[in-house]
Amino acid sequence: MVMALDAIETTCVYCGCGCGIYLHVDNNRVNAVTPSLKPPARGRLCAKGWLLPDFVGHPDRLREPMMRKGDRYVQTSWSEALSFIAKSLAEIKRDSGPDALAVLTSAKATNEENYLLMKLGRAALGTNNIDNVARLCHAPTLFALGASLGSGSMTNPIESLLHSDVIMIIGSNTTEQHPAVALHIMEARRNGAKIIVVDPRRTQIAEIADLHLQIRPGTDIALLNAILNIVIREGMIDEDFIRSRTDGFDAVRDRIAEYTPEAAERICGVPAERIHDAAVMYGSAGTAAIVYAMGITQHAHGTDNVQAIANLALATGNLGRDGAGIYPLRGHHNVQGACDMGALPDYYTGYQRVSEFREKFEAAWNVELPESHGRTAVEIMGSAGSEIRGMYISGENPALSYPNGSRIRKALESLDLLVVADIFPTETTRMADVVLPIASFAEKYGTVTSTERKVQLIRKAIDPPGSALPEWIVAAKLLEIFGIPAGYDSSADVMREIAALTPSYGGITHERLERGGIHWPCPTETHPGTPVLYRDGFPRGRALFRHVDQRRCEKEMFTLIIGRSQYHFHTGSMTRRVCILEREVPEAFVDINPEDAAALGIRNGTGVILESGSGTIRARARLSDSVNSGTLFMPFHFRESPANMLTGWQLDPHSKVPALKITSVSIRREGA
Ligand SMILES: Nc1nc2c(c(=O)[nH]1)N[C@H]1C(S)=C(S)[C@@H](COP(=O)(O)OP(=O)(O)OC[C@H]3O[C@@H](n4cnc5c(=O)[nH]c(N)nc54)[C@H](O)[C@@H]3O)O[C@H]1N2
Ligand SMILES: Nc1nc2c(c(=O)[nH]1)N[C@H]1C(S)=C(S)[C@@H](COP(=O)(O)OP(=O)(O)OC[C@H]3O[C@@H](n4cnc5c(=O)[nH]c(N)nc54)[C@H](O)[C@@H]3O)O[C@H]1N2
Ligand code: SF4
Ligand SMILES: [Mo]
Repeated sequence: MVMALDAIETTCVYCGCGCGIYLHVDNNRVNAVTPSLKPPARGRLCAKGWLLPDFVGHPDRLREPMMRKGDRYVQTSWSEALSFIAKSLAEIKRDSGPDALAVLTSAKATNEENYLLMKLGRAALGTNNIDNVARLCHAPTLFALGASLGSGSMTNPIESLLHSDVIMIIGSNTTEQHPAVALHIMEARRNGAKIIVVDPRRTQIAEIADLHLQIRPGTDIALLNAILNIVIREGMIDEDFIRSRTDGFDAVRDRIAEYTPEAAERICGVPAERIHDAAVMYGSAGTAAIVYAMGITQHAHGTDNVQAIANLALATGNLGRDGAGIYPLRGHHNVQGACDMGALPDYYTGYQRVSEFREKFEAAWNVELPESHGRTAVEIMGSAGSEIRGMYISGENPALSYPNGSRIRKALESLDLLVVADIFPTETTRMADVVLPIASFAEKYGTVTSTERKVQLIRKAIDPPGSALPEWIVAAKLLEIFGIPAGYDSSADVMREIAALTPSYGGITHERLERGGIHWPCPTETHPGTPVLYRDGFPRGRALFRHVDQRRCEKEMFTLIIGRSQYHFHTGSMTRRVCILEREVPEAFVDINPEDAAALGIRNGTGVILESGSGTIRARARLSDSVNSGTLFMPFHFRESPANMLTGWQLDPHSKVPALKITSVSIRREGA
């Protein structure tokens, strides 16, 4: 007998593309997924999306709260777990002050969950030590585009790429990491758009590009400055735009002259003629887009890299129009929302600065709020065990995802209290004093905000396993224990509070979202939302140029790039439980150029040892000419070969992003 399945419309939980999906449900199980026909999915999904049911219904899901007793975990009730957490947090606060506590919220949680966890940290615990994984990701974007344009988010919607004549993709492995965006780029290309890719690796998108500039890792500023220099010298700038809408251009023009294509070639290894070709292609386009991701941001000079991109877009007037924009591709499905909800040490919701808006939030929440300077995620970890004594971590796996894994593990072990809320056991829950089981995206209502600033609903399709709860309920219960009224009947109530306090979300309600997603800023209930930013000007009046210089690159033995594969998501807590994805890429690999491999006696499949100043790991070599001699690539999905054991503690001085993207290492054959 054929059974009709219920189809529940919701949003994919993996990447920031924010594809709409239907979960097909029978007997409280998700049996299948199909794509929405609306943008950006438009009837298509990537492999992870199609295979979502496998992790949702996985037997490893956390079902009950657990507390550490000696060296084992025992099951406990929610009321016992939450009163223990509240009592321990209050004790630390009393003995060591509120800034001995920290909350890391989750880019996998909903907006409502992020908002209440942020409120818990500030209103109940009394600290601004609040951050989220965007610190390891797009913090430089927030800082640089915030200062230059007025907002650190994607300027145009994904579909706007279909209007671009030229698309420059820098440090983004788009087909593997943002498949829905890549499909739009490919469609634009079929319609005649030209594609430029800047990446040290020959990725899939590089293979279909009109121009692939295979630069030395870490040298983007030299390249982007040389492109801007040519654009200026050869008269391809938009003088009207510069005059009427920007400040600071003259200083940039004067200082950039030294970045000749020849000088840039010596630094970044791209032949001067190809740099010239790229400059002419980008500079002469009617509408041009720049798409970038972690190859740009995760460097000690990540903020300067982003500014170099902004300088180029501003000089050519490529902002504020369909097809012309800057696309910092957000990674997690709700990392944009986590930031929008004020899960950042220096901002409340909607990027309202703590230094300016404290009184507004004190009045709304009826409580005194901290003025003190909050620490960023990696700084929080750096002071764990000394100044920081208690931490609540929601849906992150820092034991594998943060820099310098051995230092992170020591930091987590040295806390007096570690609470971790997740849907699966992870390397980080294993270090917790209390583990809280959370309802997955398929088991709760709420909203998430995709990379294109589109706020969308996630809808409950099935009941959570065991006594797992949506985290907004957990946070609300903790707020109540701390004496902060939190009588929310539903996550829609939480969104009403968010909208009332946040101008850019002012017109967003669950009821409206039932009819489809809305791009913020959306200030009122009758406002249609804002797909394209800066059509009529910049929020700070005029956009700002700022000259940035290429810092000297150290000579290294090998430059290891740490990134991702298309079949796994980060630390693998979800994708490594999906057997088809695990079959595709079951273990860590290190891509090495065949010439380097031959010189070191390494063959395809040889076990190799990688060593850096921070640690040593083992993995298997994969011979590939997608990387040039001197460059290696590996993903950080595998606990058996934890790549972040190799990364160091260096931070970008502006945004505090750790330099996760490239690390100098030595490589040798195992046993050699
Ligand atoms: N399947 C899958 N999809 C994902 C994720 C996942 O884990 N798995 N994670 C999501 C998240 S949170 C994020 S942030 C995104 C990340 O998406 P991406 O940023 O696209 O992914 P990465 O693999 O980190 O690396 C980006 C590219 O930068 C290049 N690169 C390295 N160094 C440099 C450099 O110095 N300059 C330039 N120009 N390029 C460089 C690398 O070769 C790589 O191709 O993906 C999201 N989507
Ligand atoms: N060397 C190197 N390191 C990197 C990077 C790199 O490119 N190179 N990339 C960095 C980047 S960009 C990122 S974003 C980080 C990612 O780092 P993390 O965010 O720490 O990695 P994930 O494995 O995605 O962890 C998310 C966790 O959330 C859980 N989860 C899923 N749904 C829910 C939910 O509804 N509620 C709760 N509470 N939990 C849930 C998952 O089970 C998982 O354990 O890694 C960073 N680390
Ligand atoms: S492209 Fe991203 S949002 Fe779309 S199905 Fe794949 S992982 Fe999900
Ligand atoms: Mo990310």
